Amino acid sequence: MMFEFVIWLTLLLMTKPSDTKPLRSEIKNEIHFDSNITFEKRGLHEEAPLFYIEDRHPAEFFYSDPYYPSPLGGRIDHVWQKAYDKARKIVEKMSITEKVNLTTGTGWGSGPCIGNTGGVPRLGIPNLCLQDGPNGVRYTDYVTNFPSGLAAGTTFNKELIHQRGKAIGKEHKAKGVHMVLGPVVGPIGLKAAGGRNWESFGADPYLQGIAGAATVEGLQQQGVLSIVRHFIGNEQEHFRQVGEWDDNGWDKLDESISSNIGDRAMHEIYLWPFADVIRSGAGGIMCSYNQVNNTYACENSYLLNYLLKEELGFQGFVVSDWGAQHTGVYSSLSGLDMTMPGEIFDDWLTGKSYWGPLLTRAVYNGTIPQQRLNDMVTRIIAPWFAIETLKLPSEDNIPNFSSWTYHTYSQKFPYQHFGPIVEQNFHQNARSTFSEEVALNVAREAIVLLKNDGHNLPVDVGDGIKRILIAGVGAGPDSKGFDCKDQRCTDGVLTSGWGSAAVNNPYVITPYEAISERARSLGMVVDFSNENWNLDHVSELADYADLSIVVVNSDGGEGFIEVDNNYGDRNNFSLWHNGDNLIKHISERCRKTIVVVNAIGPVNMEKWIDNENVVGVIYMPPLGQFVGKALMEIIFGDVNPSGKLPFTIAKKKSHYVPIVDDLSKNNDPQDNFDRDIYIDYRFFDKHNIKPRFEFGFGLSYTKFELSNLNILEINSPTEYLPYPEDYLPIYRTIEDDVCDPEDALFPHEEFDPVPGFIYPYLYNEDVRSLPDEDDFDYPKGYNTYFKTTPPLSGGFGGNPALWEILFSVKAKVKNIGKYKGGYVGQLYIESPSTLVSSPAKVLRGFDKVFLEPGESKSIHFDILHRDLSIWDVESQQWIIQTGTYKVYIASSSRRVELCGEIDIGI
Ligand SMILES: *C1O[C@H](CO)[C@@H](O)[C@H](O)[C@H]1NC(C)=O
Ligand SMILES: *[C@@H]1O[C@H](CO)[C@@H](O)[C@H](O)[C@H]1NC(C)=O
Ligand SMILES: *[C@@H]1O[C@H](CO)[C@@H](O)[C@H](O)[C@H]1NC(C)=O
Ligand SMILES: *[C@@H]1O[C@H](CO)[C@@H](O)[C@H](O)[C@H]1NC(C)=O
Ligand SMILES: *[C@@H]1O[C@H](CO)[C@@H](O)[C@H](O)[C@H]1NC(C)=O
Ligand SMILES: *[C@@H]1O[C@H](CO)[C@@H](O)[C@H](O)[C@H]1NC(C)=O
Repeated sequence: MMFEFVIWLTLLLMTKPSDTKPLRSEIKNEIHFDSNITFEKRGLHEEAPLFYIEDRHPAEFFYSDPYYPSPLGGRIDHVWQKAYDKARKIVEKMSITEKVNLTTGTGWGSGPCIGNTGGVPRLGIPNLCLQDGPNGVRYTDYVTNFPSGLAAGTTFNKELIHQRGKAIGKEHKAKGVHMVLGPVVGPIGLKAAGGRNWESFGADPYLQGIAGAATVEGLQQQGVLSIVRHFIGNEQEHFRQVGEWDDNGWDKLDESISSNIGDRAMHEIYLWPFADVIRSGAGGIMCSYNQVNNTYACENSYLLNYLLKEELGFQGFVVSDWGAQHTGVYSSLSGLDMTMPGEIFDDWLTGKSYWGPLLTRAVYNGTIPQQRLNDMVTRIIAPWFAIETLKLPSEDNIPNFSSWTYHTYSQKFPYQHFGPIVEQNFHQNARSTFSEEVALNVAREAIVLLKNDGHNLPVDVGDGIKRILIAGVGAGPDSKGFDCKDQRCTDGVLTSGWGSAAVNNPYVITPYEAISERARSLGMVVDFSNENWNLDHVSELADYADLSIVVVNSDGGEGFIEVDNNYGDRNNFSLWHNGDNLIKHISERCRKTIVVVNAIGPVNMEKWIDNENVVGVIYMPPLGQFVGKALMEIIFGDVNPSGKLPFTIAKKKSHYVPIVDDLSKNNDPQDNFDRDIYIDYRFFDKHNIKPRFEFGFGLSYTKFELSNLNILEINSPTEYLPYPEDYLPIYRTIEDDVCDPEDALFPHEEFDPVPGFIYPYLYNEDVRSLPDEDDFDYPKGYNTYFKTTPPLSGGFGGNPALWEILFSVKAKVKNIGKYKGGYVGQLYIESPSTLVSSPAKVLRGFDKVFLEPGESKSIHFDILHRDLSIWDVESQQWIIQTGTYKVYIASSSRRVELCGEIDIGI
């Protein structure tokens, strides 16, 4: 082991960045450009292809190097250092069983929340409550069903995304939740059919990062700790867990799917938004179900110990997705700090856990160092002292609802049918004017106008529209009601996708209700049909209508729910419920047909998009309870659409990355992420493929004009990052406990166990069988030498210099149309290809402004060191290449308005 230590030191010296002297840069503000350039850029030396396997198992190429020990928290940032000091003072008072209690969930259903840790009653620490989710409080009443994460991303409005985080945090707080399982910044959206893409913010790492960080800040400002999920590579639902489904031959599945990710894509795409949320102070990170490079994400030491805790400097705790833990000792040594819901996957109610009593045992028998357990617990407690707005929960600050029953009174453990009858649900109203305003504003700004030929929108009575038809199941309520469990009903208006991120609606305003009410007030006649199959039914109505509004949908969600053969992920990109034929049928009869697509992601529009009677097309991501009201306001022009597509709508399914459905020979499906860094628009640009609608696209009722590009150098770029400060010293070390196993025995005299509940205690036979010597088979590469600061670490999210502002960019935007409206300025950068080839452009800024007709405002962007960097796999660091950087101010990823250039170091 000493030998390894020496190698490490040598490596450290070798990789120490050498050249951090400022590079000269020259700025040009007005450059001629092709407004829709797309070309494949080539570097001097092409990268080796990622894999290339034929006949060999991908695990031979995709494996993770070991990295041990798990870094100690509290060595970055003085504020966190103080917080760790306070946390350690508490932890050193705890017994081993008390510590284990905080790391292990008490079991599925064993407490009011989706996840509940054990408590430390002696020190006044209650069972900590972890609750879904990212779009509002799950499994309770009197809460708001907020627009989805995807809707938030579609607004491209940073301040509004932040407000949404605050509003969601406030409602969790009102219900007594301690930690929110959100936001979601993975899936990143590699696969357009991915079932959970609607939970996160859109198919671009920069967008995910900005939106994720703003959400974390909003949530934590309201006093709830944010747990960001899913770390990492959880890009599809199929095969995420062994035993989830027996259909389709999936009972043969031996291991969860392995997301095989190259190092550059890992840094430039998948880790990118996690760096942002860590920088904004997120207290927790949830590791995902899938494997990464053939090791489970929750026990991959390279991922958790190295990338997350060392490189990104994460000081909070890592919690498993529900049942994503697969080993006890290994997962702890690899950096997992908390397991949820406590049991082994799908073995709910058995009390069987990898941790709980087994963790206690592994500490008593010396296999897991006490220092590791102490660090796990300290990481769970420290964020409550580090973030000003958080406060370690106390016993008078506990949830006042139950996720397991909606009755006011029920047994204490309704899921177990156990315990006395107690008051479970206090029906606390968590909603407020603030929540409702935010939810409605996000819904309004998340609507994207894709087509408006002939300017039939907004609808104006003056245009002779006297009779309208509202058609499609998507326009009205589902016949089974609004709140089927986890929003799995799809035969009606969609307020969200399905799964753990779904929230009960306190009420829903459907498109039919809102549009009908408005149209009536304008003296119109309103016809309605929700018959999607027997199309004759709508023939006459469409004939009579001056304007038809057809609401169609496409749904998906989390992998534990199957709807119409869609196991979470979508099987196809066509519309559900015969939507394409419905549109065709109506548009053949009605010359002004508006199609409204309510979907969790892109759909194929080719069958009808060019039809000249389809005069208008609107896309809505899941918008929550106000979906109909927001749509009505857009259609009638109360609100000017300002949403932008957070993904590319392709013409062909083959342009998207398919869901892996092949079990593989060994029943361990392998998902090689061979799009590398070219996800979404980067791929279409690289191969010069014309999409139907590009990333960032969205029309307005008004027109904007851009001018006055002005790029300013704030700090000189450097090729390499400066060496970071050393890790801070640890002032308070926790002594090892004396460790008398008798102390950990089940205190039978104190209480009777709840069936299936996970306790931290040992039984007599455990104590007798504790071995004397250490004969544990440690994982390969295991050691206990703590490292000095790696060259690219040293701050939250990585080397602090990555966040240094190098250039600031300004431009002027003027509303030259007749309506007031919002404009999203998008900044894309094209890097030189001096060392490696890069995408034709990547999003590196967005700024949304609202303008009255004739009004001008300035839009503003900061270009950070990281925004110009590429991840160099060989030297394992971020590098700013010398060469020419193009700076595009654009209205979409393919509509460039202004172009400047920065020459760096040439
Ligand atoms: C953009 O490209 C398309 C086809 O590739 C071309 O028809 C169009 O004229 C181009 N637009 C501009 C402004 O160059
Ligand atoms: C996964 O394997 C690839 C290919 O060997 C490597 O570049 C990458 O760093 C590995 N990632 C992890 C997390 O182990
Ligand atoms: C562990 O948590 C359980 C559940 O909250 C509690 O009953 C028990 O007393 C706790 N044990 C210790 C040692 O604090
Ligand atoms: C619900 O819990 C919150 C937070 O603990 C508290 O502020 C509120 O008063 C409680 N309400 C009821 C009705 O118990
Ligand atoms: C210590 O206990 C853990 C948990 O039961 C077990 O996995 C491990 O093998 C034990 N170590 C030894 C040396 O027996
Ligand atoms: C696509 O999936 C939906 C939902 O399962 C289904 O209704 C539709 O028929 C499918 N379309 C095609 C072309 O298979």
